[in-house]
Amino acid sequence: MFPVRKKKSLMVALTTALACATIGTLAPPLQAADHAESTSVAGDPGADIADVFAFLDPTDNSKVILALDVEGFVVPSELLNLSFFAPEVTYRFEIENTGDATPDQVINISFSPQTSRSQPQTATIQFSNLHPFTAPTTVQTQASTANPFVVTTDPASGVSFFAGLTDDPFFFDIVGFNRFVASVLTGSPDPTQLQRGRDSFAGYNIHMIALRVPASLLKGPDSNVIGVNGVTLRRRFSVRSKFGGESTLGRLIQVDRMATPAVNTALLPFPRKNEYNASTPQDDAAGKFANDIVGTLTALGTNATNIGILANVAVLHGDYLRLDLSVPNSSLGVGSRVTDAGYAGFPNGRRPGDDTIDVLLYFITNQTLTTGDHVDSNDVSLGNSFPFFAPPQPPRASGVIDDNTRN
Ligand SMILES: [Ca+2]
Ligand SMILES: [Ca+2]
Ligand SMILES: [Ca+2]
Ligand SMILES: [Ca+2]
Repeated sequence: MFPVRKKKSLMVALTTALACATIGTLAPPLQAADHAESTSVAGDPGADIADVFAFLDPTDNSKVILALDVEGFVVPSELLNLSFFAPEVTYRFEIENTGDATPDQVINISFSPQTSRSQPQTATIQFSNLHPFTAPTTVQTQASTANPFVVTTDPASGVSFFAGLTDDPFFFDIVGFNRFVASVLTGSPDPTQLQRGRDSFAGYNIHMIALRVPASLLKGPDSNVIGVNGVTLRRRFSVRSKFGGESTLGRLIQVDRMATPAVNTALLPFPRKNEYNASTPQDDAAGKFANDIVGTLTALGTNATNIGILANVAVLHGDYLRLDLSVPNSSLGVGSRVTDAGYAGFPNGRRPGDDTIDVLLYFITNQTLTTGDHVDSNDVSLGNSFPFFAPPQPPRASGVIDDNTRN
């Protein structure tokens, strides 16, 4: 369940936020977890974070899996041409482990340029407090079976790394959700709009970066809870050459960020989405977006109790995916529901199989809608070992009619 901390200050802050909320603010349509949620990233897919995951390795709870993916909706027929990581982008995990909104360490990942469709890129993985190490990406193939995932383990730190194309693990009916939200906003909530049950992400691949990290490297001195924030950054200036290519210079500027799924896509009004992506968890905790989030939830009919629960996740201590390292985890979350006894998943971190949309719908509807969007799991099976995601979906054989897409 949602961790509830500092309940008194929470309610004071939310009472203030509620008082300031713009009643009647229209909820923006939800596009995805965080796929192309603002104009600044929709035109920059290489830096557009779609989802962030943080969970205890179900086979060894002393390890934490951190993952972020970018550039969604890669079609299997194009997986060779589209399968590389932008060498100008810095991919970053911010780790918060003292309970405030300020990150305490960062993990930076960057990639060498792609020089061939058949050769891997080289990733450089830099923890704040460790020596960097390098690792190859997994090269793609248009064969009927995907290449095996290449996992590299740094012997000095015990950190394992994977980067390459996987099936997009996010599952969600965009259309059904938005039609349901529209019915709520007209004053006649119609849950039957959620019975369409078509996974808008089925059949598509995505660029995944995943780490398997000893929990001891992430844990703070006084708390078992870590916060995880995914960030992408580019240099401030980009200079294009008339001979092709570009060079970059200047300091790093944040392009996208993502922690709790659907905060920016679902709860921020359109004019502030770019600003949200450029802001920080410290900005969140200072209340920069509190009125927008509370206003959207109020328009959706969410009551103060459940606004409090959701704001505790994304506002009071900044938008981080918070994972309690002391809560045992034995699964990837497939088929589990937030109402199950002993539920250990999102918003306690996020496992690939957690039905995040159903969890959000549950709280947005004041814990009354328990059937979600009728898309209950990914379209293909997740992996049994690190990185735990499914292989990229291959081009289909002649005669195969169903390519899994459900548009
Ligand atoms: Ca994004
Ligand atoms: Ca901190
Ligand atoms: Ca999928
Ligand atoms: Ca669902």
